[in-house]
Amino acid sequence: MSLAQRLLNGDRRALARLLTYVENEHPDGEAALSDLFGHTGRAHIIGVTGAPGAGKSTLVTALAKALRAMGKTIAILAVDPTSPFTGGAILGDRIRMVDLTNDPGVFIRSMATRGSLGGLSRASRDAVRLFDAAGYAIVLIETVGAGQSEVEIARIAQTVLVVEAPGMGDDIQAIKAGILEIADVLVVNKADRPGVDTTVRALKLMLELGHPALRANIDSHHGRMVAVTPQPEAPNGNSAFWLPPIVQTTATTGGGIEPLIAAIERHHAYLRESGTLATLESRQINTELHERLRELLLRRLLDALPPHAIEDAVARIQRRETTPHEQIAQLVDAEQQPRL
Ligand SMILES: Nc1nc2c(ncn2[C@@H]2O[C@H](COP(=O)(O)OP(=O)(O)OP(=O)(O)O)[C@@H](O)[C@H]2O)c(=O)[nH]1
Ligand SMILES: [Mg+2]
Repeated sequence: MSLAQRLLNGDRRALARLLTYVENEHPDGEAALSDLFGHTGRAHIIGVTGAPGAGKSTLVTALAKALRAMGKTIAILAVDPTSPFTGGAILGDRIRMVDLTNDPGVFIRSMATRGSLGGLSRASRDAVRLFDAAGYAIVLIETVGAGQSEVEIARIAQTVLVVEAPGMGDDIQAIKAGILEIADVLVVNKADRPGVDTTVRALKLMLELGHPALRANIDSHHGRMVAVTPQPEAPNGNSAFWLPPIVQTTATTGGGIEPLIAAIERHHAYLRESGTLATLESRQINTELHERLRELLLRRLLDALPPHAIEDAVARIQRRETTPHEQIAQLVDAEQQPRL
C-alpha cells in the first residue's frame, strides 16, 4: 500500500515518513502530495507567532489540550523551534507536553529549515497539507516572530495569533507595526505577570491608530473614533470586517484559554460567513504559484548557464565594462540559446 493511502487510513508512521520526505524535498513526497491534494482544504490552520520566549509553545500546548477536551484532533508544527516541545523547556513544560504525546488525537512535529529560499514556506505548507489530508481538524503552527517567518505564516495560516507578553517592550515603537497586518487575534500571555495592563493598553492604542479595518470604520462613521472592543456588525448581522480582539492568557495554568478558543472560533466563523476564507485561499495559492515559479525558473536558468557565468558577469560589471541591466539580458539569452 502506498504511503499516501496509509496516511489516509490513519497510519501515523506513514504520516511521519511523508513529513520527512517533504522536509527533505524527496521526490516521493511530491508524488504523495499530488495523490493527497484532493483530501486537503478541511483543516482550520492556525498560526501562532510572537517574540522568543513569549510563551508560544506553552500556549499551543494549553490550546491543544483544551481543544482535545472538546473532541477535536490536533496537529502541531513547530517551525525552527528554539525551545522545542521535546527539549529545552523547563521540566514542568515537558510534563505538561507528555499528556499530549500519548494522545492518538494529537500529532506533534518540529521542523527545521535549511535557510533555503522559500524553504520554510514550502516545507511547512506541504506539512500542513499532509496533516490536513490525514484528517486533523486543527493544525497549529508555531514560528518565532522574527524577520520573514511571521510574514510567511500569514501565507499559510487562516487564523494568525500574535503572542505578546508584558515587559517585552510595551511602547508602540517596540511592538512591531507589521503585526497588525497579520494578527487576527492578539494574545497577551503571561497575564499573571505585572505590567499586563500596560501591554494591553499599548496594543489597544496601536489598533485604534493603525488598523486598516478600523480606519475604514472611522471613515464610515464620519470621522468619529469608534470603540475598539465590540466587534462591529453590519446591518445583516454579519461582521462587516474583522477587528483583532485582544485576549489575555496565562498559558502555564490554562487561564484565558477558553476565551481564546472562543475568539479563534469567532474568527473562523467570520472567515466562512463573509466569504473571506475563499478569498484568502485563492490569494495564498496565487502567492504559492508565484513563489514556486520564481524558484523553478531561477533554478532552470542557473542550471543552463555555463560555469562561472554569474561570477564573470559580476567581474565585468565591477570593471564597468557592462551594466547589470545588460548582463541580465545576456544571461537570459544564454539560457535560451540551447533550446532554440
Ligand atoms: N509566568 C508565566 N510564564 C509563562 C507563561 N507562559 C509561558 N511561560 C514561561 O515562559 C517561558 C517560555 O515559554 P515558551 O512556551 O517556551 O515560549 P516560546 O514563545 O515558545 O519560546 P520560543 O519558542 O523560544 O520563542 C517558559 O519558561 C514558560 O514556562 C505564563 O502565562 N505565565
Ligand atoms: Mg517555542
